[in-house]
Amino acid sequence: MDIQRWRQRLEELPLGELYLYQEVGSTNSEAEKLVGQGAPPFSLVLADAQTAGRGRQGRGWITQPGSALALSWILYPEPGRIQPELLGRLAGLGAVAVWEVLQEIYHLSANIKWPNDLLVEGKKVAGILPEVHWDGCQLTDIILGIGLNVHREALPPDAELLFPAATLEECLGKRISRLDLLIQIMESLLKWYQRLAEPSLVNTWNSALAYRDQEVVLSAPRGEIARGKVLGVDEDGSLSLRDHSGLVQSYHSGEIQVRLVDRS
Ligand code: BT5
Repeated sequence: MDIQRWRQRLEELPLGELYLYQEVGSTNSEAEKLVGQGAPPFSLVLADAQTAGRGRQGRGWITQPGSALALSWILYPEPGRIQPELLGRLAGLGAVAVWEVLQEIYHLSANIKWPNDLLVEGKKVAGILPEVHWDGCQLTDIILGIGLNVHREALPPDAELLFPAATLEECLGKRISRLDLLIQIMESLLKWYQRLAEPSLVNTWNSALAYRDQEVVLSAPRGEIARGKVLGVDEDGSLSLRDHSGLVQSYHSGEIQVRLVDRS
């Protein structure tokens, strides 16, 4: 990654400070440190490679050098946008912003696997990790982490995966510029951030939702917690399911995994 060139392009966007690295442990962890040092709102932490990239629930995220995007966007409380009632929408903000770029600019047929995965052809190309920090009951900041597999070399070894993965290069059949893609994603994030409180965010999330009307299993680390037909995402970002007895229930993301019921 040519840090100077990337910085020049990013400086054209209304972001806070730009923190660009060749390699870090995790951009989310780095962002957390930078928040402690007073990083301004909308600052971007970006790394060419991560040695300890993080997923949810202590899982890892692999970012191979020169082939992927790994970024963390720093947000602070703002009435009408970043406020406690809207926190359930943050994974949707990241997912919808990336989804729209994949659909509209790259004409890829993508889906959002609730709460935080982007799928193309049923394989995971990106993951979102929103981390919310509190001081007692006061919301202090949010770090919105996004990892995206761009070039073929970004593909992690099968043994590291719980779910099939893919890269944009494989899905598109050609190589694209990571820097152009980054700029497009940041523009999309800035746009959808403005709409965080609006119905359009959840509507778009729903229109992109994977497994709609299909039977899924929700599981947490302690095992299966529900199974039913996917009805959609609610206003607060939770997933609504109808079980076999007709009961409709909503589930907050937390530690939940969604899996399609195998009918074969
Ligand atoms: C996620 O977690 O999907 C959220 C990933 C967020 C990564 C970004 S990169 C920038 C920022 N800084 C960080 O440290 N993290 C964020 P989860 O749903 O828990 O999925 C994790 C699982 O995805 C792993 O257990 C693997 O099975 C799989 N995985 C790991 N690396 C992958 C990759 N590059 N592509 C596809 N799947 C991957």
